[in-house]
Amino acid sequence: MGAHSYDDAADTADHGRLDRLTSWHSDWSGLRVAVLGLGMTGFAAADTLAELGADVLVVAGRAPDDRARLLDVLGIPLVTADLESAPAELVAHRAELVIVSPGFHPDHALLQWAAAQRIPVWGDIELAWRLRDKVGDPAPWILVTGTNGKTTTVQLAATMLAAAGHRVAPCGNIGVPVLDAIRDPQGWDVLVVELSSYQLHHLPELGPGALAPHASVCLNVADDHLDWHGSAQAYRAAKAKVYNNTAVACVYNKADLATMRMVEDAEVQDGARAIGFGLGVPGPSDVGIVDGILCDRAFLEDRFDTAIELSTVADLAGVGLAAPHVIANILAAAALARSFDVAPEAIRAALATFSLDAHRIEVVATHGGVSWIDDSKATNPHAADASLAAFDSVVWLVGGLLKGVDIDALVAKHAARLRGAVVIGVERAEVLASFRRHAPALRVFEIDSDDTGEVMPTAVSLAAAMAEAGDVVLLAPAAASMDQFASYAERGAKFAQAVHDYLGGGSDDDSSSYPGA
Ligand code: UMA
Repeated sequence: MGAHSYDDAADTADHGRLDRLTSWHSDWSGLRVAVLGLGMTGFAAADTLAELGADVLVVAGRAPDDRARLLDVLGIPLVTADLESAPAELVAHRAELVIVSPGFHPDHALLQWAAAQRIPVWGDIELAWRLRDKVGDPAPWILVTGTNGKTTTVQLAATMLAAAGHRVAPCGNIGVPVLDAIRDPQGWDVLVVELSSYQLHHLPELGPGALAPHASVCLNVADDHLDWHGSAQAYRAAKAKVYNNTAVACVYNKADLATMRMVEDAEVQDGARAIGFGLGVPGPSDVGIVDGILCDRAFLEDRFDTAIELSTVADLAGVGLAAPHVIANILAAAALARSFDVAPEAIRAALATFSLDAHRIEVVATHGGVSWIDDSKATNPHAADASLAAFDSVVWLVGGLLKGVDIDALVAKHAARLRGAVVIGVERAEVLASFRRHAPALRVFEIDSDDTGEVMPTAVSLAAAMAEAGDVVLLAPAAASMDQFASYAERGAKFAQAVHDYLGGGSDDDSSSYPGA
């Protein structure tokens, strides 16, 4: 972990107009900006820049009607085109700056065009960082990334900070553009920002647009989004950027040494500490678990303390938060909150009221000793791994869009705990081949229905035929949903509906508490 004082970074900047645009109160007027995309990000960027007096053009492949109408009301021009090359209006705009939405692939034709024209490209996160002083002193940022658990950890950390009396904004990839958060008229004490690998990819490491967070965490890293980044190395390199310039605490996962190496390799501010989290006994600069007690050994309050109790596994089980990967998220969030001086009592109070979002290891029904669990949010093999590992005997609903990631190792690892499997999605061949290789005797059904309305009812009745008392029927697809469903949420909702229809009100209990250890 290399240390530097934050001012070093600024010395490398050149002194063009864009380098001076480091504040809400800088002169943005007349700056010609092209905003790529009209989703959440594109709209927030265009609206913000227009408010600052910039000359904005929005360019999008598709434009939702409601946002297009709002742009019209705001007087911001919009071009919709196929975007295989720069539309004439974009060329004529002579943009000095491009703001790109995270969904644009790095090799997208318009990004290649911008590079050829030598037009700087910023993501929305860099823009928000530069504009973060709209209201009073800028609030510190706490950054959260990782392949899995980001949203839950952001929600946990924000709940802990709020319980300590802080005005906190959870934002970013969680679904609230950071540009919306920084424009809140009352301002914030702290922002907890979820960053996707796409957003991190576009962040500069040095110069006036480089973030300098209070604390940061990469929760874990496993192959995902390889089709977007082009390689596992590029994906991991993007994730590692979360730690750059951290001021107080770089939190890493003791069970995932890649995250520790990211911290070791990061350039951070003088005095920043590396803090490990893990389910084992914590070392002196860690948070962890001793005899069922969640302990902080990193942020001790006086020199006679050896550890501070944060919660217990038994208490967490009582509120449905005892799945091992959820406890890991809790420890990471607690480390972030403790780095902001949140008291242990506030952490306990936050955990007593916290509940996981839908479709995250959610029990939708139990009947005849079988639990039906919706973990539709498990959109990659790493998330499905954590989910499968929590149960002894599973009928597994798996498949969807694999995003260029290999599922073979996951099937091999968990074959022994499977009672059976139902394969959904369009990319079934690869999944079926893995079962043939690693579990040739397993009962595996394939659903090849073109009628997506039939996928879940069929999958549920096949799973029901295989499940025995004590089993879990687990929707943890290890794949994205968009081949057959609008989103992972719709996939989960259709599963739950199909389960309820199948059981016909025969569920013993539909509580969402987690049945595992
Ligand atoms: N567009 C094109 N061509 C492209 C790509 C996008 O024209 O090749 C345009 C279209 O106008 C489209 C718009 O861009 O309507 C969509 O932009 P976007 O895909 O960047 O999505 P946003 O609505 O701006 O939402 C983004 C994040 N989405 C992605 O990164 C894909 C949201 O994360 C995030 O909540 C939001 O910004 C606010 O920060 C969602 C997500 O799926 C939840 N994230 C991925 C994940 O978590 O795995 C990374």
